[in-house]
Amino acid sequence: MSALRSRPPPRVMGIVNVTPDSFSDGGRLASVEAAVAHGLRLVEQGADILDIGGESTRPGAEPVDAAEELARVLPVIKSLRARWPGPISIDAMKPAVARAAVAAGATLWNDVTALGHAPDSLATAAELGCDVVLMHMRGEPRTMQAGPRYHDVVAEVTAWLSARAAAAMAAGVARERIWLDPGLGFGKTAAHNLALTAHLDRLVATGFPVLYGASRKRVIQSVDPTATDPGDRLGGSLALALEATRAGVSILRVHDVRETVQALKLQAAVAVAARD
Ligand code: HH2
Repeated sequence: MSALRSRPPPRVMGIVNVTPDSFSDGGRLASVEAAVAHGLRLVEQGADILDIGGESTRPGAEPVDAAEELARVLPVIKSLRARWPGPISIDAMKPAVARAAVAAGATLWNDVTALGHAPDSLATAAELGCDVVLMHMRGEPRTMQAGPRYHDVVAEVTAWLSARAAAAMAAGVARERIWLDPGLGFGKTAAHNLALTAHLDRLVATGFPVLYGASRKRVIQSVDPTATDPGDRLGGSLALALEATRAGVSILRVHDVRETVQALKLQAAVAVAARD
């Protein structure tokens, strides 16, 4: 309990997906408006950061071209930027998308390829000077769940992310801009995801802020087989968020902001009561 008391609570990153299947079948404008309204609702519910994504990275997802991705995310970022002063993250792997998103007001590049997608990813991050999330993924979304194997998943993910952070710094990204993420569900079995969660302290010990995203992921269904629908995974999402908080993560990437903020408040209140 003492560690929980001495640390600030993690910041909550609310997920705003602007993919055709995520919000609206009423056309582009309707889906922009729905995404902006959703983002503002998450802010009201206590989100500290909004993560805007225009390309699904779900297992099996097909890539989207940069023009289409930009057409999805830029109007949403611009509109949110005009209405809210807080940090806005672009969840994208293409440097051109990150560049345009930052020009439109994004302050953080959340890259599930840890700046490995394109030859100019590292240099672009250095030039933009924004915060950057380096996430671990084995393979690519289309194929990543085809029998992933590790000898020691915690050690391998930690070493890989440390090497990517070193590469980013060598390319000119400032140390204090770098966040690390174990990438739950990205080329990992349920057992790998649970091991990474159980040993998050090892990633926290690197000294970089750690982002953790387990919200509504399949690992929850692996433990509760009745939770086939992602909408039925709130209990598991909250349990994993609290475990990650106990381990010292700095950012939680979640769909259910209100419920996560409430769970964190209760966890903090119990930690205070434990002192009395
Ligand atoms: N998970 C998804 C997308 N982006 N970024 C980071 N840093 N960490 C994650 O764990 C992470 C991420 C999951 O992808 P998607 O299929 O788009 O679903 P959703 O965005 O609804 O979570």
